[in-house]
Amino acid sequence: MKKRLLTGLQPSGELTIGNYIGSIRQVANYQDEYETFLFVPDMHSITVPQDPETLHRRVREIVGMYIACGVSPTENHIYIQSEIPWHANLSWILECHSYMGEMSRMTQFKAKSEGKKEIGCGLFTYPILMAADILLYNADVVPTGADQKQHVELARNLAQRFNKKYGETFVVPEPLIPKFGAKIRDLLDPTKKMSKSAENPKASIFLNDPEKAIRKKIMGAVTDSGEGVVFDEENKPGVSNLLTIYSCFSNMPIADAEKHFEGARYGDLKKEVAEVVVEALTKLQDKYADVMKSGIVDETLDRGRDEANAIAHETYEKARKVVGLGRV
Ligand code: ATP
Ligand code: LTN
Repeated sequence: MKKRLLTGLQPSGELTIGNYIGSIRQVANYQDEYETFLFVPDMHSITVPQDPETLHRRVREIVGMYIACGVSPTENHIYIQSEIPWHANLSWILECHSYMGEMSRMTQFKAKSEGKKEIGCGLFTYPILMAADILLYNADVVPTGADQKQHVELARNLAQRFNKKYGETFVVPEPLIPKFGAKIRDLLDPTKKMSKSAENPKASIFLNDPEKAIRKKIMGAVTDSGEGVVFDEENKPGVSNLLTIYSCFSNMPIADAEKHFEGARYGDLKKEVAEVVVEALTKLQDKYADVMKSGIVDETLDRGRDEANAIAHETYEKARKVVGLGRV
């Protein structure tokens, strides 16, 4: 039997090339090796204020984009978190087995609540909901960015704690570090990662950006002092980021890309980077438009909901019974 892989991509902003390289394309690479669970964690997104209409729209867009990027809508379980009631139910049981101390150490919570007067409780308990997302499906591996590793660690701890107290109930998940890990950085501040919720839209390339905007943003990317197109993240973070983007979109190893740009000026580098990104994203956008027109998103989500619901319900029932809730 194939091992199970599970991951979620929050509908917290328009998708960027960082999400594409770091997450969506990875899933497309893994789907043959693993039984894959891919879901939209919309319940996580409301830990911070959201516009309801935008949230509805983004949920479907993310699924459409996954399919356009080559994630098979029939071979994988693709679903929306909020359509499966067992996430919130299991989350409550797990909450009652979590400690204030361990939750207070979560760095993302500390970062997101810093300086805020009113801090939503959901922001604090979010990692427990994430543990429920993972444990409900007995996931073996969870691909994550570095920022989510601590949350997967909590899911492991909760699974172990629960199994010890009540007997084997959950599979203990492992974080999975991407095989071809590349971090795409902010175009205007390459010390930060490119992010879908960045304040300045010029800092990120969105998967749905028109050609003109893509070229403009890349030509306006911050480069470094001096000359020479070399990969040196410490001294030339801007140039290194552009080289990374080039390498990812042209499928050329960084070292070969460096050779390719030997003697080139920063302007030449930017033009070529823009070229490969425009080519890839234009194709992607055409596919995406077809997907969104086809009705496949809702078909996929209906099927995914039914499959996921059956699996999650079974796990939830086990957990519910061993802790003594309801009837045997
Ligand atoms: P937000 O701004 O809402 O925090 P984000 O764009 O930073 O969103 P996440 O939703 O935290 O992205 O991450 C979703 C997935 O995309 C994760 O697997 C993460 O590793 C990947 N990812 C996000 N940004 C990048 C990036 N700049 N480079 C590589 N991978 C990325
Ligand atoms: N917290 C994650 C999204 C997420 C997730 C999950 C990822 C929610 N539940 C379960 C993997 C497994 C994020 O913000 N990137």
